[in-house]
Amino acid sequence: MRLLHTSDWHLGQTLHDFDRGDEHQRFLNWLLDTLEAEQIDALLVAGDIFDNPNPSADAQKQFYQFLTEAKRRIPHLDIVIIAGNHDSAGRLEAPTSLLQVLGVTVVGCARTASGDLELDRLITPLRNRQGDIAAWCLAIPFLRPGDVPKVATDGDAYLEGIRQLYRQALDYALNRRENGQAIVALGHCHMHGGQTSEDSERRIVIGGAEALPVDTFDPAIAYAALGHLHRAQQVGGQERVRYSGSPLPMSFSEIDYPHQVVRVDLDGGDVRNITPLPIPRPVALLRIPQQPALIDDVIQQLKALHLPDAPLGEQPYLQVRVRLTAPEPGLRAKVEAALDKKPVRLARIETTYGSRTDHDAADRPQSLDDLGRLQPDDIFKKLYQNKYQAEPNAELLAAFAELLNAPPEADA
Ligand SMILES: [Mn+2]
Repeated sequence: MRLLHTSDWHLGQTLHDFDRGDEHQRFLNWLLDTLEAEQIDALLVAGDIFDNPNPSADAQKQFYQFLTEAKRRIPHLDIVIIAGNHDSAGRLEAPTSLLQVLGVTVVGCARTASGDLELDRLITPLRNRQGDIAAWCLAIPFLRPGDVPKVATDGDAYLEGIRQLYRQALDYALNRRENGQAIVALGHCHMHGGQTSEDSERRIVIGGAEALPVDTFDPAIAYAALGHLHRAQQVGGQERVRYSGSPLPMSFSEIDYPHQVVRVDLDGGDVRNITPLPIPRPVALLRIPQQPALIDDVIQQLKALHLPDAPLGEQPYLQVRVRLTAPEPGLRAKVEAALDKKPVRLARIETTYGSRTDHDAADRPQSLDDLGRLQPDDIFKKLYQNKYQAEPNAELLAAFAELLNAPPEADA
């Protein structure tokens, strides 16, 4: 039995206002070819299918065309999809009755619309090409505080609730599985010790309490296919607990990532092989200069830049890094003039003052783009600090996080 693990597609994402539909399409086409070439039996997608809870028609079309085409090319392929923190659980689940006909399982919310926790919904059999059940998949979507069981604890009730839910789902699957069937988990969560990407993932919970310990995944789970962090990595030194990472770089901080999907070979109840498959990068990311430099130097380097001609959609994205010693109101115009007619897309001008990077100076955004990169909890903390000259306490931050992560459906 062979699985393919991927996550964090973020269909519909724009990179500093540039549309990435073509890049996503090229990834999905590559994925279809890969599913076929690698003779995959089950595709596991660990959340953040869409970049936002209200995806465009184009992004949705891309997703449903992919599912249809995958099933057309590989009729026996099982597909299991969970919602991430960027997805609307309800929107993802809306076409469930149609997707069931196609043999695609989608779990948006751990609880049903009436608030029940039906473990049956969270456990999906995976079949080999002979049609026999070879594994059981715990499909646990991104969990909001209201989704998890209430647990009496001295520690963090949300984290304990998440652990409890994974435990209940595992027990349920252990009861159903027969000899020689593996158990795999699909989850969208932030694991303790995970490497994050600047300007890329949206924080799930504030105050350091967001991170789950690796022992959340009991040794009875042969493989845990995770989503949320965009860098491909194993967790807690365990090969079997992994983030596949995003297929495309979601920000310039991911410029050097080995973007990949992960092939997992199961042998009976165990994992035999775990093989990362590198994803070709459809559009290059350029950083000029590598380290921030003074404006005159930067302009010289930009003028000297030679690139092969390419249609707009294939032109590299460029991040320009400038160190300023005084305000430079004409900065963008100077950079644009230096790049005049070159086949490159200016995505971002990063400014640094003296030894401070503009990350330290987030209280002083330079552009709408900078504003867009601020995380809501940063703004909340600054507002609180301005008003009360003190740090907000952990309880208040947790309440703010809960509000921020509340399902959009609850707004209505
Ligand atoms: Mn993500």
